[in-house]
Parts: sequence; C-alpha cells; structure tokens
Amino acid sequence: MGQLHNTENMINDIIHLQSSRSLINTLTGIEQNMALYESGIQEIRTKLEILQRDARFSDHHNPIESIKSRIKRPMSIIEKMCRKGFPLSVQSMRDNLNDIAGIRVICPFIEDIYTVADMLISQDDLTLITQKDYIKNPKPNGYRSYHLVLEVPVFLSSGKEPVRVEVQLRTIAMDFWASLEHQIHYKSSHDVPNDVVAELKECAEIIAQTDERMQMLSKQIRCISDNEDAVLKK
Ligand code: 0O2
Repeated sequence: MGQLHNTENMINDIIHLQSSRSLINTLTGIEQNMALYESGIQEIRTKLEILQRDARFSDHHNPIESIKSRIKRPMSIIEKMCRKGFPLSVQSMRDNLNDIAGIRVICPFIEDIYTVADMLISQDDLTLITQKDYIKNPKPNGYRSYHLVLEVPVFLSSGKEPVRVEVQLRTIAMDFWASLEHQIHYKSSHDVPNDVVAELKECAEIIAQTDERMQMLSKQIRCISDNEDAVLKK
C-alpha cells in the first residue's frame, strides 16, 4: 500500500499498543529534545556556510550550491521507532535514530560531493558515525546520494551534549530526481505501478550520465581558463 496509508495504519497501531498517557509523555519528551537537534543543525550549517564563504573569498570553485535543513516531526519519530521495533522512549530515540536532524547539501558536480564530505569528516570536533555512498552503489530504484551521520558537540548551560545529524549530499540533478520520486511515493495512496518504478529508474540512469558529462565539461572549461590565465601571466 502507499506511504500515506501505511503511516495511518502505523499510527493506529501505536495508539492501540500504548496507553494514551504514556504516548503523550513520550511525545512531550521528544518535543523537549527538539531544540537540541535544532542546535546540531545550526552547528553543521555554520560549518558549511564557512566553507562556502571561504571558497568565495579565496576565488576557488564553490562546491556548495545550496543548503537545506529539516527536523523530523515528533509523530514521524514515533512512527519510525515503531516501524523499526525500537522501544518508545526519549533514550531510545537518542540511541537509535540518526536522522532526526537532517541537512541536505546540494552540489554542482559529483566531485564536489566528495570534496565537501572530506572537508566535514576532517574537522576534528565532528565524529563520523556512518557513511553510505549511494553514488558508487545506487539503491535498486536508482536513488543516488552520499549520506553521512556526524556527531557534533552542542554546548548547553548544563554541559556538552553530542548530537547526531544526518547530512545528505547530492548534485542538483540527483536532488531533482529524489524530490520527484519522494513526491510520487508520498502522494500515492496505492502502490506505485511497476512501469512507473521502471521509468523512474531509467530517468535516474539518464540523470547520472548527464551528471558525468557535466563534470567532464566543467573540467574542460576550468582547463581552458587555467591556460588563459597562464598566457596572461607570461
Ligand atoms: P525523509 O522524509 O527525508 O526524512 P533509516 O531508515 O534512515 O534508519 P536507511 O534506510 O538505511 O535507514 O537510511 P538511508 O538509506 O540513509 O536513507 C534515509 C533517508 O535517505 C530517507 O529518509 C530519505 O531522505 C533518503 N532516501 C533514501 N532512499 C531514498 C529513495 O529511494 N528515494 C528518496 N527520494 N529518498 C531516499 P526518510 O526518513 O525515508 O525520509
């Protein structure tokens, strides 16, 4: 069945399994933790904005086109913990879910994704928790992106709190595909027909080839402009 219908069923199951008071207590606890995740996003966003500014001022190619962020809604957190069979508690959320705080970095070219990922991983106040390369190993449906889960320290009045943030890095073209594919699955109240799934996969392959070609073009253009600079300096 479609995603909307599944979520609705899942929430009904949760309500049956949990007493309403205990569900409200868990939801309240989750909501109290949201400021911490917002702060985690703010910390990583600042790091990315500094890298963007550094590229602008040092006249280097800017590997970051844009940055988006989102925080998972408390009901989606509950739904995910139930779906994965995790206990419903704030501690379980902190221990088991890595994508409550999410940042999406859109890059012009494939190589920029690896450049930005390396720049983040090498920062010594960040801890790399997981790394998934869906560009070298695309998902069976054609999904491509590079996912990092990073732990960043957030300094509160009560002390230091480590916060996990999922960073998804993709090209403009990969983002175009993933946004539409997500919409198709999310909006559909039924299973997506096989021919639509196959067509989406084909589009993902075309987009991947186009990304490779754009990467080559960019290299050629950079080479021409480097040669022109060298001639001017003579
Ligand atoms: P939303 O609405 O973006 O939050 P996990 O489910 O995270 O515990 P998994 O499946 O190994 O474990 O995580 P993975 O592969 O790192 O993917 C998590 C996120 O990547 C998803 O979050 C999506 O944002 C994105 N993603 C993964 N696969 C696909 C895909 O096939 N299509 C699209 N459009 N996005 C994908 P959420 O929580 O599903 O959604």
